[in-house]
Amino acid sequence: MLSSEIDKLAKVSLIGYPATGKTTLAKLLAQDEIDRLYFPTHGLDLKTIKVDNFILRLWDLGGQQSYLKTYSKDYLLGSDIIFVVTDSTPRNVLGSRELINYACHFVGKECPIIAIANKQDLVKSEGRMDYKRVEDILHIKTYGLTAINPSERLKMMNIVKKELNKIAIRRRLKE
Ligand SMILES: Nc1nc2c(ncn2[C@@H]2O[C@H](COP(=O)(O)OP(=O)(O)O)[C@@H](O)[C@H]2O)c(=O)[nH]1
Ligand SMILES: [Mg+2]
Repeated sequence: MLSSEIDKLAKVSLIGYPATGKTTLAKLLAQDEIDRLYFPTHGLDLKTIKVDNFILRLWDLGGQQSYLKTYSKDYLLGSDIIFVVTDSTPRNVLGSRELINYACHFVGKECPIIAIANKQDLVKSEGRMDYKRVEDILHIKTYGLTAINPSERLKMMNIVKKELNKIAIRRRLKE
């Protein structure tokens, strides 16, 4: 592979507890059909999509504890962006703090760790928090999302593009 091609690759890792919406988010970005049935991801699911000048590799790791413990180091190494996906419920968000602390050890300062407060369509009375509240708890940049809603694709894509721009500047792809 030419070095110029390598410069255009970006590794995006999705982490989060099971059923928070990681696979749905990956499908949203890849414009795959989104079904509401839940099929737990086994092992690793890798999607490749083109965004601007970049070839994005989306790493969607099965959320099962056994996979997390065994593979997360290899999985996270070399990430250019990490998204921590939560279902926006208090228990899940609090648990995600641990994942963030863990992930920090495997990536450099230049790799942003961004939270996605997913399932914003759920009613607040069932414990769903808005993204600001999630951000206050996690202390990292947080965006609200409803990943099952295809019309949120543009929003998610813009979040990704914003980060890719920073990567492009860092890699001096821009004149
Ligand atoms: N209500 C709602 N359900 C969602 C949303 N995103 C994902 N889900 C559902 O949550 C379940 C788990 O999603 P999935 O993407 O497989 O989670 P993963 O285990 O993190 O990969 C599925 O039934 C999805 O349809 C969302 O924004 N709102
Ligand atoms: Mg999954």
